[in-house]
Amino acid sequence: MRRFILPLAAACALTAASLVTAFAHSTLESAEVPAGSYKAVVRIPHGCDGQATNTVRIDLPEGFIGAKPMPKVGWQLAVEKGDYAKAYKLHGNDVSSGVKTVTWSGGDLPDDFYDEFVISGTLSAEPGARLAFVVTQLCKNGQVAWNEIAAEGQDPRSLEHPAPFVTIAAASAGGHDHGGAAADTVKAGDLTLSGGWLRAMLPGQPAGGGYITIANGGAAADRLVAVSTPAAGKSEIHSMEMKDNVMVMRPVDGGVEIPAGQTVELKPGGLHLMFMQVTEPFKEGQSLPVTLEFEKAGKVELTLPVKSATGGDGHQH
Ligand SMILES: [Cu+2]
Repeated sequence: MRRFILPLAAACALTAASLVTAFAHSTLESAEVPAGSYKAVVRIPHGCDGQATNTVRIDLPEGFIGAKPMPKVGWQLAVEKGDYAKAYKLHGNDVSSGVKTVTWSGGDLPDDFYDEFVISGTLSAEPGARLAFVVTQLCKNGQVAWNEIAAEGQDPRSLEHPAPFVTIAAASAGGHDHGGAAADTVKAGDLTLSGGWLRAMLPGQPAGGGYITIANGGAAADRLVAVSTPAAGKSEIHSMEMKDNVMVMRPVDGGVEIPAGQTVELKPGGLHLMFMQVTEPFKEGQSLPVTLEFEKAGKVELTLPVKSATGGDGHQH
C-alpha cells in the first residue's frame, strides 16, 4: 500500500486552510440516491490554503462496490484493492474484494479553479445508510483532508471538514421492504399516500424527519399545506437543497404542490416532514399518528412506523 509522506509544513498549512475551507466543502454531486449503480462525482472546490492541488485521493466507503474510477487528462490514476468487510451480490456474483482507494496524482488544479473526480460503482446498502467518501487533497506544501464523518444523529454541517457522503434513498414503490412495517396505503380523494415512515431519533436529538409518497390521480393539482402530530410540539414541511456546496434545509413557503397526475416523494435529502419539540425521541418499532392537511383533500390521518435511522443493519429483525 502506497502512503504519502507529508512535509513538516503540512501541519501549519492545515490550520490556515481550515479557515478558508469553512466556506466551501468537498461534496458529492448527488446527496441522496437509491441503492444500485451510482456515479460518485466528488467536487473539489479549492486548493490547500491558496496552493494548487496536485493529488486527489479518495477512500471508498464499505458498501460502494465494483468501483471504477474515471481517468483524467493530465493526472495519473492509481487504485488500491482490498477485501470488503463482507461479501456482496453484484450482477448475480458474490464479490468480496475490489477497489478501496483511488488516487489521481501529478495534476495541477489551481486554487481558483474547480474540478470533479468521478468513480462509478454500485451502492449496496440499506435505505437510510450514509456512505462517506474520505477525500484527501495534496498540494506542494500541505494537504486538505475531508475526513470527518458525522456520528449518528449529528449534523454533518457542524463539522469543519466533513467527508462527502451519499445517503441511500428508500426503494421506490414496489420494492420489498427490509426495515420493518411500512405504513398502509391511504386514499384521500384523488390522493394516494404510501410508504410513509418516521426516522428514529437518538436521545437528545432535537428534531426528527418524516417521509411519504403522495400520488395525485386526479385532474386538478392539490397542495400539502400542513403537518401535525401529538408527538411533537411543532411540525413543518421542509425542503433541502445544496447552496454554495452546503446542505440547507428550511420550511417551504405555501406548502408543496401535488400536480395533477403526478407523484411527489418526501424523502431523505429532499422535501421532508420535520418534527420539533418532540415529547420523546421517536423510537424504532413505534407507530405514531401524523395528520397531513391538503388544500382540497383536507385532513388525512395516518399512522406512520418509526424506522431505524441507518436502515437495515440487521438489528431490527
Ligand atoms: Cu428539516
